Amino acid sequence: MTQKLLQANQYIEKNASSINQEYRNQFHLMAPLGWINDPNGFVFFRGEYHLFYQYNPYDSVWGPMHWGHAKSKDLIHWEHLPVALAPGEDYDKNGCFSGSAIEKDGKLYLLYTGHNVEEESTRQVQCLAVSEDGVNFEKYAGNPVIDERQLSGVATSDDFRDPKVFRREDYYYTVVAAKTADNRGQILLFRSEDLLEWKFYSVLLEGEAHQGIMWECPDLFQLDGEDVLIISPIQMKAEGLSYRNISSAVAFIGQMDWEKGKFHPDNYHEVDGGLDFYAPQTCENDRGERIMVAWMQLWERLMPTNELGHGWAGSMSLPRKLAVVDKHLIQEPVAGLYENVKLEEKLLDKEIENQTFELKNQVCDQQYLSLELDVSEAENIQLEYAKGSNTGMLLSYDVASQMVTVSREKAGHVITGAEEGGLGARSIKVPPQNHKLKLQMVRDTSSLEVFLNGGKTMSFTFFEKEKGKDIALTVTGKVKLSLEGGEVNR
Ligand code: DQQ
Repeated sequence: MTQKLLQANQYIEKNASSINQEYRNQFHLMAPLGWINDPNGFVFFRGEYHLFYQYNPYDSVWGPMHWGHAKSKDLIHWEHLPVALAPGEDYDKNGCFSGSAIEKDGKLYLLYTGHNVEEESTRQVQCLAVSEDGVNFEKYAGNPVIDERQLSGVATSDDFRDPKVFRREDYYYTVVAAKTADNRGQILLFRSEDLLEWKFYSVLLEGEAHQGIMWECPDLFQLDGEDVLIISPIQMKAEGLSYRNISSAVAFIGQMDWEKGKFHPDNYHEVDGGLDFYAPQTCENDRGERIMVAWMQLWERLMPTNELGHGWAGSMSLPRKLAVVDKHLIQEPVAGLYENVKLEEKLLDKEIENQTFELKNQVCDQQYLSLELDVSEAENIQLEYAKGSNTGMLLSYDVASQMVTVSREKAGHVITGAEEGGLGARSIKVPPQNHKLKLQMVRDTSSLEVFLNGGKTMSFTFFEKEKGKDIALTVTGKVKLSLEGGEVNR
């Protein structure tokens, strides 16, 4: 282990027990202490999921990026492993930025961005590290493996990062984020026979001016007969209800022309309609399922746990299983969630008409709830979750406009961000199916992820000042409600 890695691991061991646990999630992956951002190197290796993450162990704000590391069998219970990468070589001196993992000849390879702050600019290059055991990684002596040599005439190395590596037929490929001279997102494709020698292949896709000033963290895969390109654009312009966060996660669905290395999108849309979801990355498991996980946060947000001096900030989202239906990416919680909940039926076809119906003391910190609402005779539904005296997360459904709105405005610490006018709530359109609105709610201490009809999701963090224990449903018109749920095993 290098000196820098040793230092990071020793620091974690010495200090992890001193952080404040109040808002810690229990079945979402978090770092032992310090700051966490993008998921990296998500891979199914030797029968387990490995998930790495952008990590500053030394502070609860972004800083010199290391790669934290954990593994899991069910994506619910996580085992922390030693920090995998620390910055410090002449090609990654200011950070080991985001990247991905792939197995080759039984070994685990990480392809990541070496971030270097030079006198007048930054220099970002792609680097390899390899592990025999999936725990201890050694940086490749020939690093960097992709840099200005392969880039010449296409893009510059100022913004050139986040390689996502995959195998297709006889080659390895990686997509890498770059940008055009006029500040539009650009995804580049490189090809290799052995992961060591790389050649520029193509400009895969370029963004339009309204689609953000830089695209980060690309991911390219095939699913349900479609090609899917996921990107995270910085400052994508709002369009109606979509892309309202300062930066977004976007899925393009279309076809790859592998001859020319071009992606032809038929459709694109925001991946998650909540306030906290960025830089998603996917992996394929041994059942051929495509699983996605994201950083459940966004840039330029006030982080309550940092402000309060709790010694940590950030969490991964719940991993979700993906499918593509009608050119849309749809998401459901991974099987591991259901395996770890003992479902109890709480209500069956309960009629609620022009009243507020309360379920007292039904909320816990690690909770899964599934609601089915027949809305055929309803006008408006307001669901207060984790309700205390004048606090709680508010989920509402307006039947005429088919609009689901989730607000954290009354749910504890105020979270400000760079969004114009502030942003405490988001709305998405969700048509009922057979007159029914289905909601699955996944709550871990300081997060709420909502899975809706048709596979749409809304992810939020919230930091309560007072523990809300109740659920209240206020109905205008009439609904029939079935509700089941249970505590999630940690
Ligand atoms: N975070 C990393 C970059 C990436 C950005 C740095 C996205 O590699 O582009 O921590 O959140």
